[in-house]
Amino acid sequence: MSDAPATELIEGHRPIAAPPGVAEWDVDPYDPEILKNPEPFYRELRAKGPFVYLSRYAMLACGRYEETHEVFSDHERFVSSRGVGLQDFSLEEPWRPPSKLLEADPPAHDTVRRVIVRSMAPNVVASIRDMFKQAADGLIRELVGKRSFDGVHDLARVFPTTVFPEAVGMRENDPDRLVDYGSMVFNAIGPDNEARRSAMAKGPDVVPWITAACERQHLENTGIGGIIYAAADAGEITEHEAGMLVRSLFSAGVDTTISGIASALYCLTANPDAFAELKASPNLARRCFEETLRMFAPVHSFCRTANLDTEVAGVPIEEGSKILCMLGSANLDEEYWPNASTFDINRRPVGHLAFGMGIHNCPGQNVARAEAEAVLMAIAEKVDTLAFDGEPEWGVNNSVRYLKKLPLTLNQVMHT
Ligand code: OVM
Repeated sequence: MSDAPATELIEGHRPIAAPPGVAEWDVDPYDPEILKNPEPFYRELRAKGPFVYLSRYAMLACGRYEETHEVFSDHERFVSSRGVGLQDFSLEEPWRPPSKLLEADPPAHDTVRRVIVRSMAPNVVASIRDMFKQAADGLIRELVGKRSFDGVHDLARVFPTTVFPEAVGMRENDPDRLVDYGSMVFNAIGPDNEARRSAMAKGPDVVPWITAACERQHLENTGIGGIIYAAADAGEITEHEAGMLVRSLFSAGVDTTISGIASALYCLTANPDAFAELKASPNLARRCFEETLRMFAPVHSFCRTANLDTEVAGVPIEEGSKILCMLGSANLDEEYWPNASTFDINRRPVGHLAFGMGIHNCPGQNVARAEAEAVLMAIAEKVDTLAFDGEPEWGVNNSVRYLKKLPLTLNQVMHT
């Protein structure tokens, strides 16, 4: 802890001064207009240097690939246990008991991490692929009959909120509450603004529901949840930790996959050549999703907290500094990605930061990919043309980039 004189906290963290040589910027990255259309902000952020000082939050932000990668993958200097939002958990109590994964450091993190990784290992993903594909085929068959639909409401939201709870083994699913809980989790990362307050208003209904839904008696003993509780049976983790890991599945696995699937539909509709290529080779679905993640990282930003005085790219960073890492911006950095703003399904964007980097990287990424692949392959097989049927609308969330409306029409010439 610093022995500097006590200062008022700003959004729950100790304010720092601008380090020498770092541009001060009075922009609000959480301005709804920026959250809905962040590319101009990202461009300016990268142009200002490896870091900027956000004067209204008295903290740092980064959006170039190199430094964002460095901060995000160095869990020793840039810790997660002090929270991955603006609030410093060493100074203020968070809104919920901290995640044993997202908001933890080694060594405690590593024990539970092993279990969640096992619960979504390649053999587990392989065992749920058929269920995903059948669900996707059924949904797309229905939409082909409707012709005109909302890609978010009728597809991107329906799919993960039904197939993922089933894969986990949830007994009493409630898709709306899952989405509301995700909205709390991801808006809580930001400042105490309108987005955070309106998401938090659902807490009294949603928090007791999700807490109960994660308990052993509300889960099947097969599936992803069953594997986690088997680790509790084996004495590897406690019963309480098992419940907290199931909570992590539902925290991290719903809003993110809804966002990714909707953005992939958007990309395919906006790029008819890419859709034609996908139709010719449906196994391009995976690359298509990966490129979507690069362009529209579902988690646009997370913070880290400097746990000591250090330096990145020659910039001195003092202990306690919050650093807002703009993952969405790093994935669009022209210095790293040739033609960064072009959607190219043949790119193979290895190293994108949409699933994070380092010891906290997304343990559910292969489940997310399997979901998206099932949906995109079903579309490639059963749909001939996709077109916008009105303006897509982007939503406002303090850490998730997402479409809230995507009016589409589709055509099917051939019968499948
Ligand atoms: C968790 C959690 C919550 C939100 C996101 C996330 C992207 C993890 O509760 O562990 O990872």
